[in-house]
Amino acid sequence: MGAGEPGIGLEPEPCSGLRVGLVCYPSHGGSGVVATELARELARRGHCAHLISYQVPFRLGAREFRHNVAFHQVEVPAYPLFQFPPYTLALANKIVEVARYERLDLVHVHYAVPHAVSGALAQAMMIPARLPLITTLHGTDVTQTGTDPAILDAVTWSLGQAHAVTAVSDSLASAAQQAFGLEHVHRIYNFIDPATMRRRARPEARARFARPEDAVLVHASNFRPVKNVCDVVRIFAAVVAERPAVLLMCGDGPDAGPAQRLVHELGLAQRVHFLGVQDDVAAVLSLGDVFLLPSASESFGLGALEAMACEVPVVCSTVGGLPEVVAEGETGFLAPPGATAEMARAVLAALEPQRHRQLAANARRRAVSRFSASRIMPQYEALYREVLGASG
Ligand code: GMT
Repeated sequence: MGAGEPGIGLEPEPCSGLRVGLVCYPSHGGSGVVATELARELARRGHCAHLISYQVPFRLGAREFRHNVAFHQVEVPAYPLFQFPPYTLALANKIVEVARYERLDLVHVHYAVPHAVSGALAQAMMIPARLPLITTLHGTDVTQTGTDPAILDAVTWSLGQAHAVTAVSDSLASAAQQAFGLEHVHRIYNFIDPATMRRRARPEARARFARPEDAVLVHASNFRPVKNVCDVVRIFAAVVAERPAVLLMCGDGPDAGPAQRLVHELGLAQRVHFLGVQDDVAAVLSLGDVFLLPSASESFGLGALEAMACEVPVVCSTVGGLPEVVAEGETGFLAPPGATAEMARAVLAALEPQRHRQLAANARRRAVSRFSASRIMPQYEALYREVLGASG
């Protein structure tokens, strides 16, 4: 079954399952990570995943290219007249090209802006062939970008063209229903692969950053303003005033500079290590004792889930989907955004040895039991088959 003309694409191995196009951002944001992990898990389950973006998603390793995971690069025309490259059009064009020649059964776009519009345009371009479309909302495409009055009508229209819309938490699903007037938004949580997202003993690596008596606090994000990265530094300053500790800052983005300036102002440069962007996030999390995520808004908090999977208790904000991921007092502690003193107290409580052992074990157990690929993937596969059945 497939859309358009007979496929001429080169498939490394016969595809026994569905042929799924996955559109995402390749950058170090959570939505691109989710789309890439979804491609990997679909391939493991006998489907053929075709990732479509302007560059190879950073979490996609070369090995997947051989096992039913292909990457298709969007080429955007340049012209002196164009102040803004026509990416939405070029992406729609690429989706149609891949749908026709790889005989896609459906397209699943991640992050509504502008992917939902490109998907809807591609769907219309394929007529009379059918190209079922699923859109997954990830966070700021609901709370910030997608609801900007400058594009709200276009995004709302495109979501109405999708055969199904999903969101990564109950909190985001209800926010999306309200923001876009959608009748139904499926909630399908983000997930981890427990086999790769797990704590690895790395004493020699930890010794490079921390003395034996130091607690290791970790933050990982795209360092955008919504992450409140300077609050991570403030929480650390309050903790290190009470006990020996170091802070690992993993990632990069617009607020890395302000955070580094604050570290120097507070005289903490010897205790805070900015690691930049790291592809092997489990290797960094495996050094940590507590993960900090004091965001102003967070639809899910994939970093918090990855930390939990690596046996790292989480201290985070009581916002968005984080209370659905982090269980208060069981796998970490939550406090209102900005409450850095309260969060610092929570970190100190979580570091008490017996309490820490309990929180760490609970964190791994919750991550695996509720958010592992084996539990979440069947939900995506069921939705695909439901959409394919409905689209006739
Ligand atoms: O919304 C963003 O900041 C972009 C997006 C991304 O691509 O990084 O992050 C969102 O999607 C992640 C994956 O579903 C979620 O884990 C993040 O919580 C969410 N970010 C926000 O809601 C701020």
